[in-house]
Amino acid sequence: AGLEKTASVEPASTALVPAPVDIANKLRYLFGRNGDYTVTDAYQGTAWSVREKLIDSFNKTHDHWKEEDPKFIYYLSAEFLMGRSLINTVYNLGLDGEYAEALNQLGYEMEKVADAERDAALGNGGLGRLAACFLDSMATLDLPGWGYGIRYKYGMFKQALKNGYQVELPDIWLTKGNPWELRRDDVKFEVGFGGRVERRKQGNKEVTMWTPSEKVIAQAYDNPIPGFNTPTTSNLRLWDAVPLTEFDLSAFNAGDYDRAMLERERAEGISAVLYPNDSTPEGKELRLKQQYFFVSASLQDVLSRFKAVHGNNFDLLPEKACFQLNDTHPTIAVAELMRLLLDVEGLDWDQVWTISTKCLNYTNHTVMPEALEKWPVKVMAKMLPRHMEIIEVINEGWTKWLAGHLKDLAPEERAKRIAAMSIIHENPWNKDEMLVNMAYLAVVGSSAVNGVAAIHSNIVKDEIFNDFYQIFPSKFQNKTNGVTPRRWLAWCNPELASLITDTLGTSEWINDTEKLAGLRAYASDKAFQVKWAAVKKAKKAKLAELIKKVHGDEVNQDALFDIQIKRIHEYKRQYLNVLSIIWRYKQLKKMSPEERKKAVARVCVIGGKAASAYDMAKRIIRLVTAVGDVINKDPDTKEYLRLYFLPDYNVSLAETIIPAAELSQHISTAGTEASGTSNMKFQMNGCLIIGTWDGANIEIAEETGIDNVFVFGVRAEEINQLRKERKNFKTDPRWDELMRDIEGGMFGDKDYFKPLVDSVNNMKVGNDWFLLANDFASYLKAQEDVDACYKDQSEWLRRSIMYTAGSGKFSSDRTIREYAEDIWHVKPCRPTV
Ligand code: BZD
Repeated sequence: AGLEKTASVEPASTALVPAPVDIANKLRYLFGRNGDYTVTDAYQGTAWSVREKLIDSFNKTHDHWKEEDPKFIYYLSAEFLMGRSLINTVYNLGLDGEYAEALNQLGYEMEKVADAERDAALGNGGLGRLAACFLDSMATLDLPGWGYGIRYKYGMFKQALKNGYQVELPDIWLTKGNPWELRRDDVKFEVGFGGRVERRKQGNKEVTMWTPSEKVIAQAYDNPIPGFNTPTTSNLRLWDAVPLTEFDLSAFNAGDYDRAMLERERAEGISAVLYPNDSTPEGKELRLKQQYFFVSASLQDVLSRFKAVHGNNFDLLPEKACFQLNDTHPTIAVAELMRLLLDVEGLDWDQVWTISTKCLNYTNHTVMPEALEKWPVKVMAKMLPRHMEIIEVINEGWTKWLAGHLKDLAPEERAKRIAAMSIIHENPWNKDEMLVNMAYLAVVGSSAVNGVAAIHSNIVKDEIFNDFYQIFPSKFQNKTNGVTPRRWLAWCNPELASLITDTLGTSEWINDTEKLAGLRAYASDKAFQVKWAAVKKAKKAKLAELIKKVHGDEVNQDALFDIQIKRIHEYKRQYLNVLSIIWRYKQLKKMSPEERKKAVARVCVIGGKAASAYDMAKRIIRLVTAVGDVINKDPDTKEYLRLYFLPDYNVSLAETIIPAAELSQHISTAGTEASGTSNMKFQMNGCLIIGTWDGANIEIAEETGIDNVFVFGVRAEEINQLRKERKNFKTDPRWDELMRDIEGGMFGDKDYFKPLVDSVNNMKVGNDWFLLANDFASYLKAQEDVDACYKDQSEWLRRSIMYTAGSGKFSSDRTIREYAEDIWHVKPCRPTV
């Protein structure tokens, strides 16, 4: 008794304990280790020590934000592809010197220790990594903002190769604990599913009651996000699904242990695994459950903080909070925000609709029609009956408004237009099924809609959402993607970073990448080129080491390192790359040993995961490995050409590969890649690009100088016509020869490769949808240009420097500033040190 009060003890920051002692302390008291550390121990001790400084910074920032009460941006995303955190945290906080020194004292090297960390792979690819880069920039720019997502127990699968075929293994990333997260036992929300909706009279008001048949708890985990060169540390809040009760005690007492555990399993299933699909939507109920789960918890969380400060003054909400929907995955937020304000807070429909649309904005990441999410009304009505009602009312109001707005059209035309823009519509493949079009819901329910590169935003306006654009032209914007120059240049390529800093006489470019333009003055400077080349060489040696480790082969480090790393997809056309490699191989075979000596040697690397159910993509991987098996062993050519598939491409692997790359391939069919972001990372690291006139390639070429980029292929405007004409297209004889080679078994596995050949070579309408044959000849020509340029090393180096010098625009700091100014209207709020 008498001990319930909080004691008045002020905790002291561990910043006062010398880092080596602190690391040893962490190992002793958290892990029970006394000396004899492994590298993993060194990582754990360091990470748990750094964590405390991160939390100090996090607390200071949030105390300040609480006091200032600025407007917040909440980035809602089903994916955050964070990768590793140690290096990024230590460098962003400016603790690199201190911890490198501490580790040295303990007998370790920072880089090796950092390698012991597992990637947080809570995302598929570009979209998830973009969200991670955005968090880094938001914190660096002192913008009050959080990310909200799901704490998947299993992230993106690990890819292994078995006899050259992809196999998927679970990503068990949390077993050794996660020093970068804080469980918030006081932050939990209930999230319901199913059940029924009833209406009751309360006084003279009718209130709606949703009684879910199933409930789970969303448990918050905070992941502090350190900004660079600022005291700001923001937050990524991820939700874990846990059962309402530990287990069903009555079932347990009755001896029915299986049933006692059922609820736990059902709840935990929601946040158990990331869907590994990066293009076609996963129409599974569990996916919708995941989406609603994290959206509902996030909105409840934001509203509860808002209410704690502003009570029920919800008209103020748009001045205090806005939400960015990262693709359609969190679009159920439109209905959930309505529901919370209508049913829970008791506001009126019109007031709520105004508030909600002011708070929400939507980013589109894909032009492919099959990738736009649609949920069957039946599924939605069963899982989220109240939300389905709300969406129906939204759609009624919307179509009614449209009818008025389009009153000058002929009745037939008007009806057609309204049907085409209805949020709820028939499934074109199954007339008996009605669908909720999540993209239309997002467009109608948001203030701003944006694409992710100039060409893509035009396609968004002129094609996918053209009807909407005509009605609300000012709603549509472009926000060209960017990447964080911290992770993707400064931290992953410290050698190049030092050279840049020494040359420019300042490291300010890390916060202000436009300063990289100062390198243009040195592009033709021979002495500078020599230093530039030496850095690339050192990075190539690292990649060569990795290839040796994975494949057991030594590679020629003077060869041109030619890289294509990204998800495996037909539209990204890894297949076209392989065809050109086979062609190169055949040319080399025909040459005399003397002629070969004059050829440009290449080490080609391809990496990327195929969605587990994407059959054609898996065949492409097998083709890469099969071609590599033949080429890499051939004594005639192996000095001059290699092809390696590097398995398990992820953020960390990218950090090794990109700095070493000399040529990178971004060769999607024009008009299909919304933006691409690895192209920007390669550019920053002085890697030349061979690419189509697509996505951000176009803007990269503009910034780098178009003559410095190897551009080839048809343009987006031509695609529709060419697709219609494809069956009459006269293929190049070299193409025909390659098709015969693959079909004829030059790389074995004839039957397995047959569908691959057919997919691009059977002249039926719809085949070769991505027009590989059309671009084949101009691609080979561009590859010849690459060789010619590489032979002139001084010209090559000049271009390489021009790439880095021209990469200023592609910092995610620029992107985030644009979002903050044009869409979010959020201002920097920096804590005082
Ligand atoms: O988003 C990608 C686009 O393909 C890229 O062109 C673009 O640069 C990035 C960032 O804007 N899209 C994805 O990565 N999409 C997914 O990963 C995804 C995941 C789940 C469901 C659907 C798509």
